[in-house]
Amino acid sequence: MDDATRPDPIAPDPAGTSPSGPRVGLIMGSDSDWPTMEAAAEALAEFEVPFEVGVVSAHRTPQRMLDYAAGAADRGISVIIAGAGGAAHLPGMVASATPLPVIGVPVPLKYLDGMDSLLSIVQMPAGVPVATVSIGGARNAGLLAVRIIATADPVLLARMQAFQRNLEQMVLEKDAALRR
Ligand code: RP5
Repeated sequence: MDDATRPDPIAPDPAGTSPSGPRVGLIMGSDSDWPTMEAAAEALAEFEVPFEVGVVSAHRTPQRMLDYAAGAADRGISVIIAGAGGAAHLPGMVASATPLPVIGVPVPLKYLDGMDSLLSIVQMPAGVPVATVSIGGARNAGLLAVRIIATADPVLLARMQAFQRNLEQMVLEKDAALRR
């Protein structure tokens, strides 16, 4: 991955949308996850939700992962999106060390089509929830984070409702184009 596409380690608000601090922590186990995880960043930027992006590895930087998870709430983060591939322990381990909602994104790697990532993330023990999206479903992770924050933000809620009306309109237009 070249420097232009590589995410900075915990770079605040790469979209430049934040007048205050980031509300979503978007982390991933490796910079090689960024091509998948970028869709979450795009969704957050579309809704003007401030976020931070960084690489936090459960296996290669375990202490950094625990520090990140333990400190996120105090820094004003409301939701953590964590993506990882293969033996994808990052979302679950982060969930064990923070009271915040964690959304896990199974990143598909070269082998096993992401099934390994999915199963590593989705089968959490009782008491430690991770909201797992589909394999490669980073955009939905971003949209789910928006919805969670929108529960306490009427402006954001109205934006999400407009987004949903737009989705409906797109389907109706496709139907009209195909209908015989
Ligand atoms: C996981 O290992 C990462 O989330 C990534 O999906 C995978 C491979 O990492 P790299 O070897 O590409 O750094 O922890």
